[in-house]
Amino acid sequence: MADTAPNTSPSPTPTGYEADSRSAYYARIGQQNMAPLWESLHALVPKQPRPKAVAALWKYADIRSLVMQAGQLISAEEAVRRVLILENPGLPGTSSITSTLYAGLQLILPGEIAPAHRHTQSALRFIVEGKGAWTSVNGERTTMHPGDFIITPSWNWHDHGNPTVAEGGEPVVWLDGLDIPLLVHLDAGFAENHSEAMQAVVRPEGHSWARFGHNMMPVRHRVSDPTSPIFSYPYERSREALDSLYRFGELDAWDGVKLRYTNPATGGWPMPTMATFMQLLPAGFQGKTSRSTDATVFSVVEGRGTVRIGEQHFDYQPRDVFVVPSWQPVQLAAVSDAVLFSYSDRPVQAALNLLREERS
Ligand code: 1HN
Repeated sequence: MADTAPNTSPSPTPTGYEADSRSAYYARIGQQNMAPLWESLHALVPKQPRPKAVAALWKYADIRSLVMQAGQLISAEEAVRRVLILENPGLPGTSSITSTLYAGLQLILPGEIAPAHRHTQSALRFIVEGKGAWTSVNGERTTMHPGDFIITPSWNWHDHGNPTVAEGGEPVVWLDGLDIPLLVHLDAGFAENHSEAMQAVVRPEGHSWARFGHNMMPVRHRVSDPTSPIFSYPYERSREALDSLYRFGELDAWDGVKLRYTNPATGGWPMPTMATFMQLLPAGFQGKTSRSTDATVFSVVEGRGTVRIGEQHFDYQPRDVFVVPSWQPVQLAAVSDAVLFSYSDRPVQAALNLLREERS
């Protein structure tokens, strides 16, 4: 904006400033790349979080056919990753589901390969539909089943594939969760493509599970980074744990039976930027209200129920995805036995001593 106010004095006196209207003054300081804090102080330092992200639910029954249509429009090879981004309606144009997290539904058809690459963004996969596709991470393959939670840590080579129809392949859909928006804020994104579509597999499938999946680990293992040495957490095991705990009478009035996924070598989170959870809400469960500063994305595995987020109520069914923004009161209920997977930026908030939770 042009400053049209005459500037005849080389060093304006205080009287000169007073003669300016505020808006002319703002224009004048704007030319020096300055701005008045007093106009934005309240927005910059809110009394409590005021997320732009809003509560939203994607009904799988409404979007499944659109995900499958993508399979006819573009190959996995051409797309590199054939994904429909789940974008928060409050964050248009940002490819974000919360201010720090990304979510998308990825489709891989029989016989396809999503080529090997790596990036500093951490990724998680939560298998929504179909089985038998594989992902390779850092030299080891794992086969996908619905409800499995798979990690692709920062800067690890990863490629995905699916057996042909003749080999028994079927379409597989999973939820991708990445810390993309967080890395955008940090300007810390790097990426590169592998020279081969598929990285070399250097260990047999199940190797990392054998080493770290049994409450044991190799005797001379040294923890060198915060990332979990397990990269696939099978649903069967998570489900069994929730079921046993429920039978043993562990039911939290807010969360039902809720477990967090861990790095077995440290007890910490599987990856440094994203926390993951799985919870069981028995039929008839009516949760109390809680809120936390870590906005959370949920993927429904089993069962039906309702979630209240602020003033909004949503019905959920298997394979639906919903998002709870930061500090919004949330209340979960289940009509039939429900299992929910979820992820958030909790490790980041906890590390920075920013995490707040309230239960009422
Ligand atoms: C990515 O590498 C995958 O490997 C999925 O499956 C989604 C979104 C943005 C950037 C990288 C994958 C992604 C992605």
